[in-house]
Amino acid sequence: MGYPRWSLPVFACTAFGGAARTMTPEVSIRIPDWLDAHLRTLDAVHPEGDERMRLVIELSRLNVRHGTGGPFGAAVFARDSGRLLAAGVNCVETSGRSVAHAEVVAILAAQARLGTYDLGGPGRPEYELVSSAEPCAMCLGAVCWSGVRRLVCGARDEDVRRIGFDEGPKPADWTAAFEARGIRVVRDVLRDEAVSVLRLYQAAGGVVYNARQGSGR
Ligand code: AZG
Ligand code: ZN
Repeated sequence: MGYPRWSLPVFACTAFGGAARTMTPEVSIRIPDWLDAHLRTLDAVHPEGDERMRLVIELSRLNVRHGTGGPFGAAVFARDSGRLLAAGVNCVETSGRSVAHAEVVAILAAQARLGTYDLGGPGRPEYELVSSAEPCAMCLGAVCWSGVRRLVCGARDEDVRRIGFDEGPKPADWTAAFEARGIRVVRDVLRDEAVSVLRLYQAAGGVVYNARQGSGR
């Protein structure tokens, strides 16, 4: 499967020098090379729901094995056919981008492949995001505005927090809010398998980055 790199011109302040002198650098997220190679070995279509989750959990495991980021994987599938559109893993540390969570990377890759910001646009199949863990506060927003019609989660929020990740302030009723916006939420799919990768990361002494570390808040 082709796997795009993308870059987005944005406003950014580099007024004090550094590599980029421009105020409007191109920004990009560097995705680990193994991901494209791995995706190319996979079937194009994954009709079974559990199989889709198994695929993203395997991505999370490979990310830990390769040492390329946190224990998270995600992918966008056409909901009915099971065609794999794009996938992502957490690459915050390797890319130096705080937003490079697995869900955001998968959504950006899907949108780049389709050439649109709206995966729910007219004339498209319904897409779902399958994530090895429940989205954090940031990713909830990203999912909301991506156009996906279904969110499928493996590990629970509390499983992720238990190993020390900062998942941010999330509304208690976010699943109901998603449903009200027409995004179905399915949780606890292969939860134990997903949690086993979180534990693997913890046992391996994986870095739990946290922008608030030391702030005590
Ligand atoms: C995270 N939580 C999820 N669900 N996914 C990621 O990529 C994360 N990174 N930090 N917390
Ligand atoms: Zn996130």
